[in-house]
Amino acid sequence: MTALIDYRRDGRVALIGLSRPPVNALGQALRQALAEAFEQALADPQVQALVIHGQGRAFSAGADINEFGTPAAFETPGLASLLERLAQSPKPVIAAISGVALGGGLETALACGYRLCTQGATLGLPETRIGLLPGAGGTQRLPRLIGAQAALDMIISGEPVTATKALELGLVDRLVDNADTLLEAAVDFASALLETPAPAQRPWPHANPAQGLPADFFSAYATRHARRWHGQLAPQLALEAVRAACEGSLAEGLAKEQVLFAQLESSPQSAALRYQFFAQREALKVPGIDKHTARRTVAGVAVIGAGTMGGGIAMNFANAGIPVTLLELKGEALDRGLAHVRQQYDSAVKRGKLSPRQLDERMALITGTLEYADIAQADLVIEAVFESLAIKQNVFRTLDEVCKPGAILATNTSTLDVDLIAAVTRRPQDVIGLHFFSPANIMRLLEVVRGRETSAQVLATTLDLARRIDKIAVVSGVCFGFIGNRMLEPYAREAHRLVLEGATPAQVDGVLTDLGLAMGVLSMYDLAGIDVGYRVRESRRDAIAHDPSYCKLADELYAQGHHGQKTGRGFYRYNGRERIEDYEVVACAEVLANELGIARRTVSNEEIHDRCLFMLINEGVQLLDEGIAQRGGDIDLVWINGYGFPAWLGGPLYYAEQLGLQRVLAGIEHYREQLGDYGQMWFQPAPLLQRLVAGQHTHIQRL
Ligand code: 3H9
Repeated sequence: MTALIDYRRDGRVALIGLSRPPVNALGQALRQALAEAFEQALADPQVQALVIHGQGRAFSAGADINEFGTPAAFETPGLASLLERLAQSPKPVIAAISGVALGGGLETALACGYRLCTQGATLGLPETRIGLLPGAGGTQRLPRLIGAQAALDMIISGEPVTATKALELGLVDRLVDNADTLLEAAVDFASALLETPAPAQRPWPHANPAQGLPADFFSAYATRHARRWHGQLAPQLALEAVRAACEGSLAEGLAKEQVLFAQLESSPQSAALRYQFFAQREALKVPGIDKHTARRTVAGVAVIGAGTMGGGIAMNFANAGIPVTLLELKGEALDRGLAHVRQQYDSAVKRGKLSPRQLDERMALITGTLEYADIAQADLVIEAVFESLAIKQNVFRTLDEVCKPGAILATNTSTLDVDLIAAVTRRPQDVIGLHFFSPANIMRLLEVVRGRETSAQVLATTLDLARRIDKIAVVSGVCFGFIGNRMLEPYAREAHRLVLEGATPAQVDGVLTDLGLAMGVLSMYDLAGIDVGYRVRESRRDAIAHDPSYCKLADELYAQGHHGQKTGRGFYRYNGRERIEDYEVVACAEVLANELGIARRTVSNEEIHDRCLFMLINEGVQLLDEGIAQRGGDIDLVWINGYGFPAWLGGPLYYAEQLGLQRVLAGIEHYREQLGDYGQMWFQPAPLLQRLVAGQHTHIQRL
C-alpha cells in the first residue's frame, strides 16, 4: 500500500487512514490509493466492515483545488465514480471524522453508510465559494439525508456546521469526545453493526427530499437570493442540482450533477475564485518571516478612541475572547462609544446571531477608561483617533511614555505616513499600521502596514493575531493610502471627473455595479462621508493642485454641507437609505464644467468602465513595481475584501490579465491623447505595464 494510506486491520474491521498532509486533499494519487485500499478490504474475507478516517488535522478538505483547470481533476479514478463505488459497498463503511470534512471530504463521508465525528469537527460543502458545486454526489446525497431545505442552505452558503449541528441535522449518527478515542469508538460502532446485523446502506431518511416544501420552493429561493447572486453562476447551478435531487432518481441526479459541475469547473468565474483561495494563503507568506520568527504574546489589547472605528476594532478582540480596554478623553464620548458597541451586539442578538449570554460575555471583555495609565500593561495598543498626522503623533508620544516595553503600538491610519508616526517614539521597531475597514467589526480586510523599522517579530505577531480575529491580512509598504486607498484615488478621480464631463453619478455607479462591484464609487463616497474625502484631499492639496477640476464637484458638495448619506444629500438625495438621483447635482456639475472650460458631452458606458478601471489597474501595477505590494494577489485581495470588487472577477489585476494587458495599456494611451491636458496630466502608463506589454507577458508580475 502506498504511503498515502495507512491501512490496518482491527479484528473484522479494516481501518483506512487518509494520509496526505496537510489536509488530505483528494488529489489523483490519494484517490487511487483510496480505491486500492477499498478493493483490498472488500476482497479480504476477514474484513466485514470498513472505517475511513483522516490522519492528522483533517478527515479531508475535499478535492485537491490545485488540480482544477488541469486534466488531473478528472483523471481516474474520478472522485464521483470512486464514491459511487464506495456507496455500493456490500460491507458497511463508516466515516470517522475528526478535524474538517469539507467538500469532497464530506462527500466521501456521505457515500459511507454511517458517520461518526468528534465534538470539535466541522463539516461543510464550501464549493460555491470557489465557484463550483459539490460534484461528487453532495448535491444528491445530502438532500436525501437531511432534506432539501437544510441541504440547500448548507450548499449555497458554503458555511460549515459544527458537530452538534451535524448531529441535529442527521448528518452524522454519533458524536465522539475527541480524536484520541475516535477510532476505538468507530471499531466498537462497526462491531455493533455487525452484531445486529445492520445493512451496509440504510434507506434514505428523506427519500423524497422536497416533501412538505411548497411547489414554488426553488423559484422562490432563487428570487429571494437574486440580488446576492447577481452575476454569479455557482449558486444558480447548485440550486439546479439540488432541484434535480428532488425531481428524479439518484442515478439521474448524479448524472445531472456531473454535467453542472463540469460547466463550473471550466468557467472563468471558478478560475478567478480559486486564484483568490490561493492568493489568501500566499498573502501570509512574507519575506523575512517564517515559523521560526519569535512571536510576542498578545493577551490584552487597548484601543485609543471610542468612535465608530475604535468601537468596531474593540469588538473584534472581544469576539475572539481577548480583553480590550477602550480609551477616550471625555466621559461622554466614552459612554457614547460603549453604548454604540452594545447596540451593535444587541442588534446581533435580535437577528439571532448572538445569544444574550454571549452579549454579556463580550461586553464584559470591553472596559472603558479615561486614563492612559490603565493601558500601560496592554500588549497591543491600536490608535484610532482623528485622521491627522499631528494628532496621531501626539498620541504616539504619550504611548511611548506610558506603554510597557515590548508593547506593539499600532496606528489605524488609512492614508498617513506610518514612518512619521513611528519617528516620534523611541521604539519605531514596535510601531506598525493596522488599517481596519469600516465597519471594523464586519469587514474582513486588514491592511498591515510594515514601517521602515517595524521588526519581523512585530509583523509576525500581528499577522497571527489577524488570524485569531478572523481577518484577511495583507501586508503593505508605506505610501499615501497604502494599497487600497492609493488605488482608490485615481479610480475615484476619474469617476468624479466623468460627472463634470457629462455622465450622471447614477450612470457612473451603474457601470461599476453592473460589472459586479458591491457599490458604485460615488455612492461609496456618500456613505463614507463627502467631508471625509474632502479632508483627505486637504491633507494633500500640493499633490493635486495642478488639476483645477480635481474632485471639484465633491468640494462643492462639501461647501454646501451635503456630506452624503448622513446629511441626506451628497451625490444623491437620500430618503432613509433609499438613493434618489439629484438633478441639482447634475446642474451643479454643468456650472462647474462651464467655469473650468470642460466641454459637456454624452459619455459612453465603455468610457466610464475603461477610465475608472484602467486607472485603478495602472495604480496597482505601479504599487507592485514600487514594492509597496509584494504580489498581484495581495492587491486583488485588498480590493475584493475592502472595496467590494467582485471576487468572481478575481480582483483588479487578475481582471486586467483577462482583459489583456495590451488592451489596458492601449486604453490608457488612448485617453492620454484624447483628453488633452487632462489626459497628459493623469493618464501616464505605469512603466511596469509598458515593460510587461513590450515583453508580451500576459501575467502581472514584477520584472
Ligand atoms: C471539492 O471538493 C470539489 C468536489 O465537490 C468535487 C470534485 C469532483 N486542495 O487554509 P490553510 C492547502 S472542491 C488543495 O492555510 P487552515 C492550502 O492551500 C474543495 N490544497 O489551513 C494550504 O497550503 P499552503 C472543497 C488545499 O488550517 C494548506 O492546505 N474544499 C486544500 O487555516 C493549509 O491550508 C474546500 O474548499 C484543498 N482542498 O484551514 C476547503 N485545502 O500551506 C478548502 C487546503 O501551501 N480549504 N489546502 O499555503 C479550507 O477551507 C482550509 O484550507 C481548511 C484548513 C479549513 C481545510
